[in-house]
Amino acid sequence: MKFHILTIFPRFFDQLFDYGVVGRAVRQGLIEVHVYDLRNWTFDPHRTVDDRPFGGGEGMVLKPEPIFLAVEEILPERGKDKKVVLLSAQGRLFHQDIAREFSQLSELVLICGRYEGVDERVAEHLADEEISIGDYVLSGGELAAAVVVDAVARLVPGVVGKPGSVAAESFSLRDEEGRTVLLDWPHYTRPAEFRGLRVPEVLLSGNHEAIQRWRLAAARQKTARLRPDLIRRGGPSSSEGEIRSFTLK
Ligand code: 9WO
Repeated sequence: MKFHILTIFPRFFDQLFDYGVVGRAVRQGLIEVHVYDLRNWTFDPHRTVDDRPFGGGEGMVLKPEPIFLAVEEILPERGKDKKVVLLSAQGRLFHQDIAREFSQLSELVLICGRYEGVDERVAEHLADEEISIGDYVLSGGELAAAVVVDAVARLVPGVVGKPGSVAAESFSLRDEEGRTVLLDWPHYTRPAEFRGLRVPEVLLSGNHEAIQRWRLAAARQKTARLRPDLIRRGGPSSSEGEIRSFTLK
């Protein structure tokens, strides 16, 4: 799968995809990440990418023309297996299902906004989708694009080692429709006691059934405490029997 990132700060991504799972995927040729300087599609002496907002107001807005020209050159043929996405705080909220959908694409173009915003014609007439990674204001779309590349790349077949381990690993346990129902359970490693803090005894017991039960209960408690919204969503039906049908690590 090919990722294309359009930005006025190409150096921002210099070592971002050199490490870990994504870095290995790049080196194995499973994914390609191409970064483009938006100023390559400007033709005035100052390589201008921004202009003042119609209607007045603070700050500057990214002009449509360099963005349109860049995307038309990066993706000369649009198609169902190619998508152009504008990262913006006004977009549809990014989540794992969208990552999974994007991982089926052959090419994904990510447009990073800056300054006070991007000319709305980019969102309306160039991008297939406008995506936000969360309800906070960033200084630009670059960090959001990096988040999307990371989340999508690891779902590309072959990127995460053992088949099935992407599903088992978590963020979460999911139901048959892919809805998140439980956060991952707590993890511990040695030492069994650190600064007086003991690892839950059951994890040292070697009793794998008891360990499974503990993990499920701990995941439920933690989900209820930190993400009550996931429980209210209705997927989980707190009955033991149904939860047991999920694949456990
Ligand atoms: C500023 C602002 C001020 C008051 C109320 C709402 C507001 N929204 C914004 C805003 O979205 N500013 C953008 C910040 C302007 C363009 C650069 N910025 C940005 C944020 N680019 N991309 C993001 C972003 C945020 C979250 N997920 C994906 C992209």
